[in-house]
Amino acid sequence: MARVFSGIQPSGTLHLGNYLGALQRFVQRQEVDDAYYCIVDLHALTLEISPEVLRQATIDTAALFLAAGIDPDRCVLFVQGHVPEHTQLAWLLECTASYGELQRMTQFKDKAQGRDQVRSSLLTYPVLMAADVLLYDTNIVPVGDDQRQHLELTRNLAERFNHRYGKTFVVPEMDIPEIGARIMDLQVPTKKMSKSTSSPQGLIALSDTPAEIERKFRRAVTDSETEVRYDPEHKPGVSNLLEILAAANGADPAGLAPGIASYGELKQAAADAVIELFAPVRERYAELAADPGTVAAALRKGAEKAEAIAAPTLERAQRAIGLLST
Ligand code: ATP
Ligand code: LTN
Repeated sequence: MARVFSGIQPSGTLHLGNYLGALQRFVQRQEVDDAYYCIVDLHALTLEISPEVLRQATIDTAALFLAAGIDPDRCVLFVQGHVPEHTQLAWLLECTASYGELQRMTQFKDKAQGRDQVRSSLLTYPVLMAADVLLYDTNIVPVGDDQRQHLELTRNLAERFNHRYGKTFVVPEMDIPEIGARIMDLQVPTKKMSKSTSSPQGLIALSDTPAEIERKFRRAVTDSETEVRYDPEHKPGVSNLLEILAAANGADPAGLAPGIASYGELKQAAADAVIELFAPVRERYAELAADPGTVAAALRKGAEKAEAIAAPTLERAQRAIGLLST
């Protein structure tokens, strides 16, 4: 059985990109793999976030995971901050990473741009992400396309550590889907749909009502032509709608295009597909939101199981690098 690990930040409401690029696949993988899913609250602190918002988003994200079909009896679901080994290993890895390689991360450059205050944790964040993955002897990391560079760094750090201090970590592979790995903002289809930067109109939240979903698709930005064609470079808006429809139905975006007569028809088809996809999630989420005790209990149990795996890996790394045991 492959060990799988992935994380999502509780930095806002989960959206269609998170669902198609990550969450939907987490649910599929828990059936066949030994899966660990982490709500990475420490990562959410890399940008300004109020304590109340962070607390609420952490609970909401956990409830949405459960509502989407993550089953704590089939995988380990936990909160990063509950397992102190993550920050402990991150320090050891920071001592093997270089300032230059962190500065080259494109997500750091994007997120730092235009801010006069940049938290130093925004720079070191990919090292904490590497610690997340390496603590669990992970074989496969299912993620969206935007995490490709971070996972390359994870692999490099693991190989460098193993080379310098002896075989300590499993070097993980990434699993990025062909379709749905980069869902774009409905209002700015050249930018990815994102919790922290998309406007409410550009993002379909997992908790949106069917009426909201329909309205957002109707107002989605397309182009001044009329031909429905899959061409992400020249027709980003239309191609994004095709990709959403394809990812929701398990189809191929280019193959769908000839069967759709107009932009109006495309928008309606995409809206219908997403409404159908999200309906059961919304229903279960409403039940769980009324029962925070169930969510908290699942997370507590998850943290215990996670720590049982993480602690021996940290210990191994500490000994390898030359720290004395107590
Ligand atoms: P933030 O804006 O706070 O960075 P985000 O919306 O990018 O948040 P993350 O929590 O960073 O979301 O990502 C969780 C998972 O969802 C990752 O695997 C990421 O690759 C994936 N993901 C994020 N945005 C998209 C998107 N637009 N399309 C497909 N996958 C996505
Ligand atoms: N960096 C990721 C979230 C994340 C993650 C991880 C993903 C943190 N740790 C470990 C996969 C594996 C993001 O911002 N999307």
